[in-house]
Amino acid sequence: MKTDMNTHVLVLGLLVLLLGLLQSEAAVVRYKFVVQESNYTRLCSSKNILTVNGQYPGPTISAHRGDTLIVDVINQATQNITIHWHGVKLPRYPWSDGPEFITQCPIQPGTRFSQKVILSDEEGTLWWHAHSDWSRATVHGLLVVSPKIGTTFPFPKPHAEVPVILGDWWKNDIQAVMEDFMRRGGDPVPSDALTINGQPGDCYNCSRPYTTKVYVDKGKTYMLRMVNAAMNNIMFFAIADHELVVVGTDGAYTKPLKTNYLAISPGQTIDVLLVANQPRNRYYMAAKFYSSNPRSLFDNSTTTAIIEYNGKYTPSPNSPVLPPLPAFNDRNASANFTSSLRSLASNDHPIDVPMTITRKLLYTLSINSIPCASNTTCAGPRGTSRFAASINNITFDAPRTSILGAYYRGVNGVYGDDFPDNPPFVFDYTAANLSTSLQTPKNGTEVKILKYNDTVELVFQGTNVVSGIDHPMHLHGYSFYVVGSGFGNFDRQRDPLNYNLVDPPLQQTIAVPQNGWTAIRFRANNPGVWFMHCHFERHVSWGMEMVFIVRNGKGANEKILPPPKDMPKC
Ligand SMILES: *[C@@H]1O[C@H](CO)[C@@H](O)[C@H](O)[C@H]1NC(C)=O
Ligand SMILES: *[C@@H]1O[C@H](CO)[C@@H](O)[C@H](O)[C@H]1NC(C)=O
Ligand SMILES: *[C@@H]1O[C@H](CO)[C@@H](O)[C@H](O)[C@H]1NC(C)=O
Ligand SMILES: *[C@@H]1O[C@H](CO)[C@@H](O)[C@H](O)[C@H]1NC(C)=O
Ligand SMILES: *[C@@H]1O[C@H](CO)[C@@H](O)[C@H](O)[C@H]1NC(C)=O
Ligand SMILES: *[C@@H]1O[C@H](CO)[C@@H](O)[C@H](O)[C@H]1NC(C)=O
Ligand SMILES: *[C@@H]1O[C@H](CO)[C@@H](O)[C@H](O)[C@H]1NC(C)=O
Ligand SMILES: *[C@@H]1O[C@H](CO)[C@@H](O)[C@H](O)[C@H]1NC(C)=O
Ligand SMILES: *[C@@H]1O[C@H](CO)[C@@H](O)[C@H](O)[C@H]1NC(C)=O
Ligand SMILES: *[C@@H]1O[C@H](CO)[C@@H](O)[C@H](O)[C@H]1NC(C)=O
Ligand SMILES: *[C@@H]1O[C@H](CO)[C@@H](O)[C@H](O)[C@H]1NC(C)=O
Ligand SMILES: [Cu+2]
Repeated sequence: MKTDMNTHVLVLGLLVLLLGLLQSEAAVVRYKFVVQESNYTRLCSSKNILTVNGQYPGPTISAHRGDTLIVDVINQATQNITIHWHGVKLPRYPWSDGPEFITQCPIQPGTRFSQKVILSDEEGTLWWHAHSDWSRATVHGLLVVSPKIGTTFPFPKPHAEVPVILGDWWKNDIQAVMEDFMRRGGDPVPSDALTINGQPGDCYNCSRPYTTKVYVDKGKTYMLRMVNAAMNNIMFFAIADHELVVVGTDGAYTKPLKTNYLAISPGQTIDVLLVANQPRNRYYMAAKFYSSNPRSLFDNSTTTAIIEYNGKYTPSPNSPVLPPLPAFNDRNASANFTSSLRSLASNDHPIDVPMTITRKLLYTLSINSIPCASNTTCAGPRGTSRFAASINNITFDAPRTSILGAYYRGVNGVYGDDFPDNPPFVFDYTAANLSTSLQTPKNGTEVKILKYNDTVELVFQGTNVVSGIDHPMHLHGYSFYVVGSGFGNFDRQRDPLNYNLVDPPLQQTIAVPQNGWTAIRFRANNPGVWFMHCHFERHVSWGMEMVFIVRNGKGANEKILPPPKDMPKC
């Protein structure tokens, strides 16, 4: 009897041990994404929108650090689609990255593509979204990467995790909004509402029954997993009477940053701790656009959700109250928050900032204008031109086939490799009243080739050509250290002296301040074809994008893996 018990205990112990071992191994997690047109009736009026699995916002994907996801994307809609895993580096496997005509041809109606999404050192909140025309307006969702089993957050485990997806909503069909914008050549029609988790909130009576509510216990800590999924603007966000503690951004931890508000770029994710330490009541969380350029049209409504304390009490009569938010044009408030982020840089979460640089790049970001087609008027500058946008004066002209496919197979004539390392023409980039002769860009499909292991310092320089505005720049395939930023023109002699090389934040999307500059560093150790673009959708449509090709290294583990069999064809 006694021996029997011991054997049982032993067997049980071994089983637990085995299970533990199995669980600490990276897992393969499978998801099915059915892309379809769905009749969405919960937002004031019903309309057909493109969704994944009928959900808006789309399904949350959950994994642990280092896992591999297999997502079967099945296109049952009537339009092309591609899906991008925003912030996932996909080491040596650009095939799943998603931007249409950069790494793949679109997934056409009635076809499917099984995407292998290889996680590596990302940990925190990321997201996924469509990367073809403007479909990402409704085709997006969270991608939550938890610590490896057996490891923990670098802060006490929160009581619960709360998704906070900021977005925007047009009453009209989003493709119609895009086509109208492309035809007129001016700014897009502003959205009709901003949203939190798909709902505008109480400022819109018809949204009230569906306003997002988060119930909290007094004394407990909650982790907000935030993303700005909006199409065209940076947002300010705050919670009435509560302090926010930022602990991560873009899938990497930060030193805890206490703040009353935050600024979040489209594409950026932020992990925030919320301590429910205020009197039991109901409080609004609220967000609205930050627009550094008063001339561009934007939706200046406020979206809300409710934090409601559990328990028996009578909410105060004026509750919920709105939090104060910075003024819509407060560029200091935006730049101040963004430049206050610091990497955690601990033993468990070390950083690795490149110290010797082999490639110094300076890229100007400009809004441009091109003449209207003959005999037509258009809605750009002076009524005689259309808006365009450029990096180093090149408006990107996307091919109708995959650049990655062409590179991998050595097909000529799809792209050129003459993307300039510096602006082709030096002028006072941020001066007022720049000559209109600077406004016309060049067209091109030029890439920048990097050698494996190049250490890159890239300075983004915002310009005041046509007009200055912030640009949230996003690089695929990499995270980068944001080592410096400032207003005005970058000074190659003076500004590097103030770089933060000790604990710069590790990001994938960074808001370059209006008429200012931002310096980033990364090591080119992920071979592939990687898109880099402004995350304002209208600026992407105007051409503010380019491509890095990072060549294979010599080692067996330094080469692009072969493509999957089911790569979509053009
Ligand atoms: C969507 O559903 C609502 C309610 O069921 C219906 O009234 C409306 O006509 C539908 N809209 C479309 C575009 O199918
Ligand atoms: C929203 O509802 C409130 C209370 O029912 C009402 O006072 C207000 O006028 C409504 N606002 C709009 C814009 O309909
Ligand atoms: C913002 O909205 C208010 C109405 O809510 C309007 O009066 C104001 O002109 C708008 N401001 C801008 C900059 O669009
Ligand atoms: C913004 O910050 C600059 C210094 O960086 C300062 O000169 C300016 O007065 C500030 N503007 C506002 C509105 O606070
Ligand atoms: C942000 O603003 C605060 C208060 O004005 C100031 O103390 C702080 O130095 C600023 N931080 C940065 C990074 O500009
Ligand atoms: C432009 O307009 C003129 C006069 O209306 C017409 O003769 C000419 O054919 C038009 N050109 C084009 C390219 O449409
Ligand atoms: C720019 O032009 C405007 C209008 O033409 C003028 O009022 C302003 O003084 C000019 N600013 C500078 C810095 O030249
Ligand atoms: C951009 O290129 C065009 C065409 O070559 C040229 O006319 C223009 O001056 C350039 N602008 C800048 C700012 O380099
Ligand atoms: C660039 O290409 C677009 C579309 O192909 C065309 O409309 C535009 O005029 C071109 N611009 C220049 C500066 O060549
Ligand atoms: C790339 O850089 C890393 C880190 O410095 C080094 O360990 C590795 O050997 C380098 N590989 C090549 C091919 O240069
Ligand atoms: C869909 O993708 C195919 C393949 O690249 C392309 O030929 C077609 O023009 C695309 N359709 C639309 C509406 O863009
Ligand atoms: Cu931009």
